[in-house]
Amino acid sequence: MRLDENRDLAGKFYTVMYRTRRFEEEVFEFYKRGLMPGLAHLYLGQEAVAAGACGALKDSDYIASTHRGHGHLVASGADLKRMMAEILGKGTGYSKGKGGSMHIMALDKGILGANGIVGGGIPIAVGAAYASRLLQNESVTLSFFGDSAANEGVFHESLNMAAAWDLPVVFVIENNLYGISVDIRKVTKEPRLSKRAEGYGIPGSTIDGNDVFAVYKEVGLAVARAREGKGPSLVECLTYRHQGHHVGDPGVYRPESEVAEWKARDPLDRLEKAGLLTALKIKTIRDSVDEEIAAACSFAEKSAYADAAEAYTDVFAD
Ligand SMILES: Cc1ncc(C[n+]2csc(CCOP(=O)(O)OP(=O)(O)O)c2C)c(N)n1
Ligand SMILES: [Mg+2]
Repeated sequence: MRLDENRDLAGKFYTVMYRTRRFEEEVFEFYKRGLMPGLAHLYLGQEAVAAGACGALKDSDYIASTHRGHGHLVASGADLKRMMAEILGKGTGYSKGKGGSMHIMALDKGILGANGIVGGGIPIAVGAAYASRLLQNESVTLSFFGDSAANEGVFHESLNMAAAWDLPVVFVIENNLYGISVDIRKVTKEPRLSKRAEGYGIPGSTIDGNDVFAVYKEVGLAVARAREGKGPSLVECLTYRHQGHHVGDPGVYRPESEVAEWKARDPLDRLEKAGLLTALKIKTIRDSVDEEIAAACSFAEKSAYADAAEAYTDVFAD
């Protein structure tokens, strides 16, 4: 890749990662001010995974997200105003405030939804990929999930079916080493989760998930493979969340030295130091994103809650 192409991409990736970071920081602020109902699982620290992986997709592709899903939406270009309004439970949100942080979705961007059920997005992604096969369209589905979700039975069933039928889906594990307070290394004998791919006869790889270019490249190869009809792949991205499991969790179970070590590998800092962006370019991006985020926050805060008469619309439950 030529240097100017790299610079171009670096600018795009930095914009997406900084937008995600600022978005999440403001969600945290809303929580602390008592303006956000429930909890949110912040994506701070993991920005390079969503930016690189979603950067490898086309507009016609799909994404099945997780409980830690804001970054996937931001990286897919979802409307920040509608996202923030959804998180505050407002009527102007993507789901009129009925989904909130953990069920946020943006169908206009191919986001099939976040999911409060750990591992719940994996079979949804396989279903979407099967639909693409039946419809004979060229869409690929990206399935994001965490290290702990990879220990759910549904992970194995889904990978088996997707592999057997060569479905156009890419499984992306965001291995941030923890499932709530449980260290994945204490509940898994083989720490290299991508090795599981071999058992299903599909390619598996482990990459530095805090290097946005590495994620873009590896997921890009897997997406191209899926689009060519060659079936699924498993990409394990090593990353780390800066905060606790959710906004109310101080995360004290993690050794301070480990947190410091990972913060030193911050994906935004690393891109800033890669020498591809000038200080002026970084400032210009930051200024413009700061304005977007301020507008999204003000829109969300000023928006009204949905009318009570709306309570039973768009709700599917028996
Ligand atoms: C089926 C199911 N089991 C347990 C939970 C409780 N739970 C919520 S998040 C979580 C940990 C998920 O860890 P991981 O998959 O690594 O994702 P991360 O939070 O690290 O992004 C658990 C156990 C749940 N929501 N759903
Ligand atoms: Mg995890």
